[in-house]
Amino acid sequence: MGFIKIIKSILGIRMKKGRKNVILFGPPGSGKGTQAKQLEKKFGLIQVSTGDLFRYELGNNTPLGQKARSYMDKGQLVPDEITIGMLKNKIDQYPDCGGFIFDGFPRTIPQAEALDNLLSDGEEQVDQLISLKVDDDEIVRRLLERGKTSGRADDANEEVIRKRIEVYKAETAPVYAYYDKKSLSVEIEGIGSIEEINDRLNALIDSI
Ligand code: B4P
Repeated sequence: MGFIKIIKSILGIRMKKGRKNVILFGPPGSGKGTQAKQLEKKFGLIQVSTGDLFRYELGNNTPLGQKARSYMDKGQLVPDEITIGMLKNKIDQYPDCGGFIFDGFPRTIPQAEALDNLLSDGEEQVDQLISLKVDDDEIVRRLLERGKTSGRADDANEEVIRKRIEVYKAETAPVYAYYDKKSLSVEIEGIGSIEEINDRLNALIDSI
């Protein structure tokens, strides 16, 4: 460890590189992916969607994709060790970007701890977690609608969608409390037009 790093670690000083790191949070179908794409353009951030990364691997029938498929198709989470390794590879590709929008990650407490460790290695941190609030019936409606065209097995039937909601409540919702203890969590209404929700997000991210 270099001299400066030792001093900083003794004093507990964290130097940020001025990047914005935002977690877009919420149940499946709450609009994380939809909004992340718009925020990416507006703020020059890189969207990191673990769902999209898995679907890319799946589409190319890679060994990682084959492993992920068995979990995704049933509405379960892909195991942490697979997901965390894949996320690390992705963020390592962008050492000079303006920051990240994490969409669909972290989904468990171990993933949140891994993300914090990864960012703190680069003397960074999560700046804000923004949760989109959408009720179960609206989620089912949106995902069944998307399922008509997406070709996604996990959107195709209501039972799998309800399972995803259940997994969210049991395994993912605690991540909100984890960041709330650090005063970093905020919840906004996720029902309304895509533009309205985008305006709410823009205002929040502008203020970071
Ligand atoms: P994800 O790909 O993350 O996606 P998602 O749950 O479908 O949700 P998202 O909130 O992004 O919805 P979207 O904007 O598309 O996960 C899929 C699976 O991958 C998981 O179940 C899991 O197996 C695996 N996985 C992913 N990440 C993982 C991790 N970290 N750990 C372990 N496993 C992981 O919106 C949905 C629909 O609503 C769209 O059709 C959209 O057009 C519509 N919509 C959006 N906003 C709307 C609005 N305001 N009004 C009306 N409709 C709206």
